[in-house]
Amino acid sequence: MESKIYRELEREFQSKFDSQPSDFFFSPGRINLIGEHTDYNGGHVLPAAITIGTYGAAKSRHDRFVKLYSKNFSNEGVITFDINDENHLQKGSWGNFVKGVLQSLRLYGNKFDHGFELAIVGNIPNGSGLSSSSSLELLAGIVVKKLYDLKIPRLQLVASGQKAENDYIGVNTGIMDQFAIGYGEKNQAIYLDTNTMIYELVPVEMRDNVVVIMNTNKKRELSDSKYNERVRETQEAVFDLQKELRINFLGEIDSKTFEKSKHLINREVVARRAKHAVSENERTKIAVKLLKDNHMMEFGRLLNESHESLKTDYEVTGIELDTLVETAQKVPGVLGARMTGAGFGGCAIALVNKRNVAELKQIVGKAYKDKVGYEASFYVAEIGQGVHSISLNAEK
Ligand code: GAF
Repeated sequence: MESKIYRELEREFQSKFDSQPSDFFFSPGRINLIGEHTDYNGGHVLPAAITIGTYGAAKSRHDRFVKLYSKNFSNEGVITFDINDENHLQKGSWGNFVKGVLQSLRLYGNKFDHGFELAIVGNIPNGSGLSSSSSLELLAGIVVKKLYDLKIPRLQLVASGQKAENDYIGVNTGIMDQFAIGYGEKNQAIYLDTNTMIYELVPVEMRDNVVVIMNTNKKRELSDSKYNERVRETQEAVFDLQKELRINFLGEIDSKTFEKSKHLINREVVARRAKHAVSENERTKIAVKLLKDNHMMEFGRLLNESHESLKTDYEVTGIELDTLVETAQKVPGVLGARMTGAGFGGCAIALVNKRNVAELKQIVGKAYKDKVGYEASFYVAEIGQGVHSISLNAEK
């Protein structure tokens, strides 16, 4: 399967650039098991890289041009620019993610004196909440690292992706997605403390259960969504709490402290946003223990609680995600379900017994079509390796 994709990519590269790629790469998407909207609040997250993602073929050029082609955005044709040109491409162009990463790497002190060619193809549905954008950022990062033989640590590659997203694209995301894609390992989730950046790999052995990704097929663009508004609201909560608490992030306090101090928060809506960030961080810490001890029922219950909090206090779900999740939660064999990623559309996950996957798809698929009016899609998630280069001889 994979080798077929690389062969196709090689052909695409040859036809667009009239030359042979020197290197191949893969950058995954991610799911987040729990710990949602906690990463820009200095809290904990538990994401994992998945086996679908973005494939790339690349080669250095002798002149200063960068030439990009994506099979998924073939309407944009070959995008060409000078390697040191800092201007944005047209709004919405996928090439801006590559330009953003180049810009981050330049700001970290790297210098580029020649260009490159890159052809990509991806199988993450765009804008689906599985982080197709971070997948692309990390792909661009690893391509540049390899072609220019940059001696940059993995964390800097991850940070370059986040910086591109924040400063070049304009969405103030945390570091969860890029970290999951940069550090992912097969069958392991990543338990990351986004305040200290200390992380631990946690084996995902779900016994008889699998994680099913449920896609609303509702497209959304983070920069157009209320994501940045949530970032500002939680910052406002910290500002209010600082009247009495010596904190920089909501992730530094527990629910007990929050309950005692919430009167300091001026706006009711901001207090609810903060309540989610604090409680979700606590749920994530408990969830990791439960996962390690294989208490899957209790783990599933926390997924349900997480969704409820994201729906009621954080208000980032909407009818599409709520229909998927709330229907899934009632299907036999489902231990828990919740939205994953930023929300406002995109995907949800359900933890379900292998025997009940077909039933889940059937029941949730029907309820979704009836209520929302179009189809949802379902995929069984496989947890795979983070961004890496590919030795084609081994693949082909
Ligand atoms: C998006 C962001 F990119 C992440 O940083 C994270 O905040 C997530 O939404 C919500 O948990 O995926």
